[in-house]
Amino acid sequence: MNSKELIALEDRYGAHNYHPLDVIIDRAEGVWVYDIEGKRYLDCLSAYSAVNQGHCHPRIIRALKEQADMVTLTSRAFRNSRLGLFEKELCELTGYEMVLPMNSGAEAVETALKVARRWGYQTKGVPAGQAEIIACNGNFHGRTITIVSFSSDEQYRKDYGPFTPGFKVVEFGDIEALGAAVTPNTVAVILEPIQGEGGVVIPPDGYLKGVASLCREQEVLFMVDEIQTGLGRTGRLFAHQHEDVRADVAIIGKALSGGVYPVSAVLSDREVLGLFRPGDHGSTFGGNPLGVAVAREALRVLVEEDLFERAATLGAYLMGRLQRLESPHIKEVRGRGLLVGIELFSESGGARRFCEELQERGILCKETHTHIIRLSPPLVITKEEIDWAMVQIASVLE
Ligand code: IF1
Repeated sequence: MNSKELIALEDRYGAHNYHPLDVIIDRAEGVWVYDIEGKRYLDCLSAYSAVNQGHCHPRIIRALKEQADMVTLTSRAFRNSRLGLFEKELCELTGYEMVLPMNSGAEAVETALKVARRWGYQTKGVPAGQAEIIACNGNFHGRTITIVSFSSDEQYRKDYGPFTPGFKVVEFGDIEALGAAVTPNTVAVILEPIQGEGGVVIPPDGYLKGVASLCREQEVLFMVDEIQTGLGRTGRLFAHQHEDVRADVAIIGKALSGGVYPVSAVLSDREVLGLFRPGDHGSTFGGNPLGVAVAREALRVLVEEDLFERAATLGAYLMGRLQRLESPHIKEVRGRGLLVGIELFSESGGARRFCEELQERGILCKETHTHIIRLSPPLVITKEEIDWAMVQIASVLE
């Protein structure tokens, strides 16, 4: 079947909850993806930072295949021979005492919200049914009804009510606004250390430190959504570590499996995750042997290929090159590590047409918020590949 026919099938049989670029990817390797006609593209989206290790990383694929021949799913009614090893290795890498594995990012966020409320009632002593959680304007944490209950984007909420109560939204980056929103019933603050969908928004220096100490003083859990920013993307294991703070709860997903299989997790200490007792929470697929075998290898690849360091060095190089572009369209280039946003002037007619031109020239990326081009290539990208990408980007933007 050709592209047109395949697109027609999706149009006819699939729900239209997306508006993708019309490139039909058929296979991929490292930073490159190939469409069904064999045309090659540099992937500058990495499935929203899920393929930090590069597409079809041979080591991760080998782990997948080996585990697929052994056992794929046991459910948590029984134990499996891989789960404990995954949990130990993930805790050792991240410095948390406990992990709760789930599948999608949204499920891990939901898990964190549940455990925060439970901690509020059982440990902090918040009166039953009164727990409050504070989130930030411009957040993106997923698409369940509870999560969109505190989204500030109308499109994500429209006609999905009634919503889950118990959330407040404050301005991202404004520590005073956060302080003013905290009450004795506040159990947690949840935020992205850098807002991805919000447009690669980096909070002012000192903000995360301020949030961490405010949370400590007020006996509130500091929860970071590192689903997009974590696992090396910004040049550190976690993006919040750029401010030398430690969150009470860290939520990860996406690159935890190198984009090979949906694996997410909530990380925290015994004091928090220890509050879940048998039957309190769960998932059929969470912690399944196939997922955790893949995740263990994905984590090893991150460490052994020095991908945190690569993201830091190559990210600085890419940002420097982008900042030197002489473009009538660019308002600002910002980012950390290999998570970069190019904000265009509103007169430039939106980012989508530039993404389509880049597609023509063999680069795949995706606009966010109509006027921001997000660049987040796999962390295995080379300097030479960045140089090649810069030629294409310059010709489109200059
Ligand atoms: C889609 C956005 C990115 C996330 C953070 C939780 C989740 C995500 C910080 C939920 C997911 C994805 C979802 C995907 C597009 C993508 C996205 F544009 F929608 F906002 F990356 F910026 N926390 N982000 O970024 O994780 O349940 O999807 O596994 O099409 O919705 P999930």
